Amino acid sequence: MNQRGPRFAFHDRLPDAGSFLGDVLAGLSRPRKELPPKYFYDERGSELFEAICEAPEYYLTRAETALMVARAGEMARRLGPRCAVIEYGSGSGRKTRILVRALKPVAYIPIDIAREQLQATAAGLASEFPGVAVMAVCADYSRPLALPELAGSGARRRIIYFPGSTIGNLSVPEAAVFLANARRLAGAGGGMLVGVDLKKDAARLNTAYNDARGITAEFNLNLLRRVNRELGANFDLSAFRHHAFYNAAHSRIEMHLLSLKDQRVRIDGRTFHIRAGESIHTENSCKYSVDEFRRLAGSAGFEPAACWTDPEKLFAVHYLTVPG
Ligand code: AVI
Repeated sequence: MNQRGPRFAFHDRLPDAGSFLGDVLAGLSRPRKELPPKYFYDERGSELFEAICEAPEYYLTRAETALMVARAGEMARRLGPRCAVIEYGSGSGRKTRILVRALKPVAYIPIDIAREQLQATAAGLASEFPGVAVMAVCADYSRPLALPELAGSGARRRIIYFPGSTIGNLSVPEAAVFLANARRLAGAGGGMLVGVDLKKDAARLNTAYNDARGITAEFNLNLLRRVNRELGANFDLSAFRHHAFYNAAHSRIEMHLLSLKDQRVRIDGRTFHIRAGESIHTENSCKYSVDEFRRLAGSAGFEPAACWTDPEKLFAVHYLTVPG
């Protein structure tokens, strides 16, 4: 790699389409039909998600970005010099830029399933921060993966950055396993900076996932459009309605696609019967109080080292460390 110009490498480790088909068939075969939310993010899905982040009702991105702007200097001091930042799900990279500007890490390793967006974001970061070695990995970070070699980067510690409250899209037991894997990847002396949406009144949450312009509804339905296009299925999109609500018993927003009629869908030679009023569960978005999340991180072997929240207490960024 050229040491003076942008230092940029791209590693393609995306699983083949077979895992998408297998996950869709398995999800639709369950007594309560479901589809994994990681498949929302094809090119159109990534664009729709960016539009959600701009929607006035979706406070999460604005609250977290403002928190990063206000506290990135303090966060950088806590994390220390010569970090390698490993980001799960790089998205548009807006919050990352704020962190990288303050922290000046030696290396930045974004891992994302959305190939086009990852390429654009990582290349942009590499030219904006020529002092940072950028090694993008196109992969599904929910599965075990090998990282590019960091030995020559001069990094002193690995910091996993997981913004956006994407951890909320895992169930609580899944999040515990995920955090334990992240702790192993960060290694002794490493850490994790993770954005988590806070519990709040149900009305505010319901509004955030039911925006007036219907962008979230379109994002949800786009999953079926993707299954039709990539797996040759025949979902009739006009026969489904977006349904998102706060389930207080589980402290989570649930997103579903509600079938408006009795219908049969064919995928890869299999037929699935969906009754009128039956739904396909497409996403959970769990909400945690600061203490609940600290306990969860502690159960995964992290030490909760710091937590920053915005003045309205909408969102939290936790810094977790691995004992050295
Ligand atoms: C990516 N993730 C944190 C978003 C969320 O809020 O759970 C995805 C999303 N779903 C609907 N709106 C946004």
